[in-house]
Amino acid sequence: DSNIPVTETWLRKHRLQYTGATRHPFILSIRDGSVDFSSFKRWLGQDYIFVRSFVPFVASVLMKSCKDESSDDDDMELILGGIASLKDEINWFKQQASKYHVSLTSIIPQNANIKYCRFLESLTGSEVEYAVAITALWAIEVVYQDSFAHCLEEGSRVPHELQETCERWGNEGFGEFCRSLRGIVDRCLQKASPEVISKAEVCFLSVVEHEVEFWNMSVGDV
Ligand code: HMH
Repeated sequence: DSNIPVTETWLRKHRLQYTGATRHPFILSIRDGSVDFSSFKRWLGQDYIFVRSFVPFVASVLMKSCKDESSDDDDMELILGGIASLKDEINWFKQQASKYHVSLTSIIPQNANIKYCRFLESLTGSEVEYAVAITALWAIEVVYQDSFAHCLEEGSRVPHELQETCERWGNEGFGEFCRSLRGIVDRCLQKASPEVISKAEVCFLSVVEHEVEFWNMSVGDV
């Protein structure tokens, strides 16, 4: 049915994979308060490295949005806003690292992280369609949004030290940002060829898989 947005069909079809990424044992342990702080610190250091590689990726999506004729000013401004928040996010990681005595200069990127960053880099080339790249951006953001928003729901027992982390990605403003990205993906794919739609779907699934591996790495379950 062409009235159902593409992202909706993916979320239905790949429900198990998506839930594996957004309800991972690491996230559930934050939610129920049983989280192991050494896992949290490992995640913090690795995610700092990830976010630094995420910046050039988002910049490449911004470039594609400026060049793509199906894109408009609103797309560009939304992505630009995303880049601006990454500046704040990098500072937040530095603050948290100093609070938890994690030395950001001596972090060794783990395999799952290296692979994820390589995947991001592979999407920066000009041969990768805007629709595919914006799909990746949405998927990357929505997994964090959905995961951490789950930690803020009724009945959760997040340790107070991690409340701020959950709010960083679980807050309503970030939720709205993700909904706007999703709207762009659905609009782009409505007009896309079957090949591009299928490339975007593969890309969505790859992101979900990389996110699961990233959480596994954080738990120390490599
Ligand atoms: C691994 N995925 C990972 N790190 C993040 N910070 C986000 C998604 C959201 O920006």
